[in-house]
Amino acid sequence: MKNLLFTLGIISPFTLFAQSIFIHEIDSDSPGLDSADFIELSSSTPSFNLDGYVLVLFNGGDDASYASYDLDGYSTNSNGYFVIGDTGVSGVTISLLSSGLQNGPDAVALYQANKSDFPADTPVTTTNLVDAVVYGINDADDTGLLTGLGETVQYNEDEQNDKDNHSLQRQSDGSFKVANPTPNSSNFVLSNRYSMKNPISLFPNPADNWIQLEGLNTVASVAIYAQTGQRVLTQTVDKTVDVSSLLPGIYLVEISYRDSVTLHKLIKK
Ligand SMILES: [Ca+2]
Ligand SMILES: [Ca+2]
Ligand SMILES: [Ca+2]
Ligand SMILES: [Ca+2]
Repeated sequence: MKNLLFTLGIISPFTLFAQSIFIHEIDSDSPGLDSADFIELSSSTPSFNLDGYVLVLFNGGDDASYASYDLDGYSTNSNGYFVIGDTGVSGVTISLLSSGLQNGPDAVALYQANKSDFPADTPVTTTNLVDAVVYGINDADDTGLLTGLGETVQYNEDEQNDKDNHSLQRQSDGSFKVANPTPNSSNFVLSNRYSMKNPISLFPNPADNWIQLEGLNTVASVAIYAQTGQRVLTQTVDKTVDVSSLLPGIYLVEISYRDSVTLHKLIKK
């Protein structure tokens, strides 16, 4: 079983990461007055230029747009993330308009197009569509959104009965699962468990000759993969990973710790 899970964790990231820019995480329902909602994009390369892209929010009520965000002039950060969300959410670059991020059944879609192509109440379309996610909170599937965006699955932010404290996070197989929100940082890998309270982080990143794993209480197994999918390094560590043998570039670091596996992007200088 361990091998199977491990294999799933290894092979699939590259199918997903093969897409240059995609919707990586959605938190549509946050505690209190929904003032910590966000959408996280992720790119397969750092500082990906977002010129020519527009993010469009669709309302399941009429299957038409209720907001759009022009991404011209922006790029993902050095870790490949870009966050559009409520002020105060970690890493927010564009603040959500007063229309916010509706709680579903609704959709978020990324197009290679202009904001002017999506005035309010533009019907869902797959023309120039790059990526789309249909989501809800225990809602029946919205077939108008799903068929209109070429999707087959509507994801439930309340899947584990904790919509306030969970977001929808893209997994290596392209699906979404729920866990504690990770705006502007790696998603949890949830193939083999539901959530982890104390996330592990890498430091420094970009790295020179070593990285430190923050958040460990005991040893962890670390495997590092090149973007080709080739495993280039494995170590069992209690804190520090020697990465001096890696060539400069982007890698995926898979950390197996207790009963969980997390996947992190690493930039080697
Ligand atoms: Ca909301
Ligand atoms: Ca939530
Ligand atoms: Ca609908
Ligand atoms: Ca994240």
